[in-house]
Amino acid sequence: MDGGTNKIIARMLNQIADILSIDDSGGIRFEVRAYRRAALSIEALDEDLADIYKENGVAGLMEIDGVGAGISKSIEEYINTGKMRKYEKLKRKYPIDFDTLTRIEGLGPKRVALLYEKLGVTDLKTLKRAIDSHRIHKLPGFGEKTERIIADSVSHLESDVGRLLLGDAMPEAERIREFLLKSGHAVRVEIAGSIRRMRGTVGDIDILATSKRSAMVMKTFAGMDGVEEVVLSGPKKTTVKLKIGIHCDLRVVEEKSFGTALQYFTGNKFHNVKVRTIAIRKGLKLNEYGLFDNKGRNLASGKEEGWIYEKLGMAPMPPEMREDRGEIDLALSGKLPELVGIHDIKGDLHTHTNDSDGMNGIDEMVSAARSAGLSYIATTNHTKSLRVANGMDEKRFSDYFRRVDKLNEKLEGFRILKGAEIDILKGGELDMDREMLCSLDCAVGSVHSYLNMEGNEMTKRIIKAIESGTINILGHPTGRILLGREGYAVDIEKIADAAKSNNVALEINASPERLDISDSNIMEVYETGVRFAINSDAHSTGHFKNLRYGVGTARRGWVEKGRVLNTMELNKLIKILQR
Ligand code: DGT
Ligand code: CA
Ligand code: CA
Ligand code: ZN
Repeated sequence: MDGGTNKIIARMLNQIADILSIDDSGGIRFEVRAYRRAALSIEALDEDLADIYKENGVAGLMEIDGVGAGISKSIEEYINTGKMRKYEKLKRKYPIDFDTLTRIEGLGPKRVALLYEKLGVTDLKTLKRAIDSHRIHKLPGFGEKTERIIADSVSHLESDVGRLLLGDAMPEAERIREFLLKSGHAVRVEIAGSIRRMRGTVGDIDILATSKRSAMVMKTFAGMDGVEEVVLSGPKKTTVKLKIGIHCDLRVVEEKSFGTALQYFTGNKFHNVKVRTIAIRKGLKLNEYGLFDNKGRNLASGKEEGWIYEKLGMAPMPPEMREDRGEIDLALSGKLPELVGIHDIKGDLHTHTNDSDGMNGIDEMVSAARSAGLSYIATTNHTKSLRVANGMDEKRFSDYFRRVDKLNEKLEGFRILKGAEIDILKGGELDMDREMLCSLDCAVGSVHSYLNMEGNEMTKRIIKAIESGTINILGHPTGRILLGREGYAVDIEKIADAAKSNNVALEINASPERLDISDSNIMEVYETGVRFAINSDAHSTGHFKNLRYGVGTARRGWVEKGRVLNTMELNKLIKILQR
């Protein structure tokens, strides 16, 4: 499991790529790509780089996909000294928070560098100053519209300040949980809060434990890997600041209170208030310590969380639904839906290979998918217009599909569907020759260009692609990037209506920075009856593990199994994909 080093190094490599890409000479482009690929590969790695290096040295590092001699030397240097000279040197030239600034709409590394050189912008604060003084639009290549887009994007980003992607927080929370269990001082350890509810971004990590030696657990927790500083320490609660950038609360509770404490600290707050009101109506009092009757007896002593809901007249409530969006009334009337689960997912209908911008070959993607328990994938590389992603033209697709056919012949109990992620062009046309498009087993249509189009126009563009009758899935329908840009201002219900009538599924893209469409979008469109496809959009073998975040998002939107395309067995699916 990733102990934080991988994240830090991947971020450094990405920043090196950012800075190198400012200087656009042809020779550099190759180097930029090498750093990006290495960063992508390291982010998806299960093992900690420091462990790999400890066991097998530089040779071990070089076995990682996309990590060559130069980069592995730099990683070695960082592991041994805590510094990377190449990074330090480039950062001296551009002392800029690229990580944050390049997440702002309309800003790539080059524009960020120009803002630095002309206006001294280095971070969000100095960027805001430049916006307030209305100086940006005068820079070459900027203009009024760009300045406004930047300003909007900054205020959007600010509402997320201090939050982290679920995809970053979850593995860290799981690492901590396992560490505490292994320490032998804790009996039960569970992750609570927004992570347990699978919210796309989280403010902090909440962990709940029981122990006979509370002080020892707290000490172990405060001293573990990944802690930057101890913020607060007490016998019941310890808060630390983690190196990944957020706080983590550990609460140790008595064994007999564990069920009620887990219910309380899972939240969310508004859900809890409603549950407590129901308890009051029944003459009971619910808090984190128990469920008490009017004589002060704890009825929930030693009971699990599910028991509490049942006692109050509800079916046990999936954590993902606890957002006070009507779930309590539903539970009281016995109508909680049966949500799709990770084990229902039979295949993945949006994946990439190194034939376009992925890290791995199709054979490696197939083995990884099989290990993830899947029985089919659609291979969906980018089409020709998307040059930055090494998009493929029809000829390259034909050659590639011949290789896929050969591989399929050899496979038993697994099937590769021949597909593509076809760009939806500016006017709604699809970026592939119609004959080839119709011959695909699975066609994902996605928008990757002209993202700032006005909402009505974007809605029309997308509906035109849906009504072409040639695509099966609308990829990442709103284009949102968590902690980054908002989705396009489309009319998602209109899009869902069109999708339903044309037998097109809406994707729930499981990539942690997308989770697109969102849980609230899902709720908005659910009544149209449209189908969904929960896809990883894997760009490397490590990305299949992200499917769980897509499933979490679906569950937050109350999606039932029958609505999800890729819960189907292959034979049934193939019939539905025909067009
Ligand atoms: P986050 O951390 O912003 O992503 O969201 P949460 O939901 O994890 O919120 P957090 O960490 O402040 O608190 C964890 C849970 O503890 C929360 O979901 C419900 C419970 N909780 C915290 N403060 C209160 C409160 O004042 N009243 C009630 N009823 N519950 C609370
Ligand atoms: Ca929290
Ligand atoms: Ca908390
Ligand atoms: Zn894709």
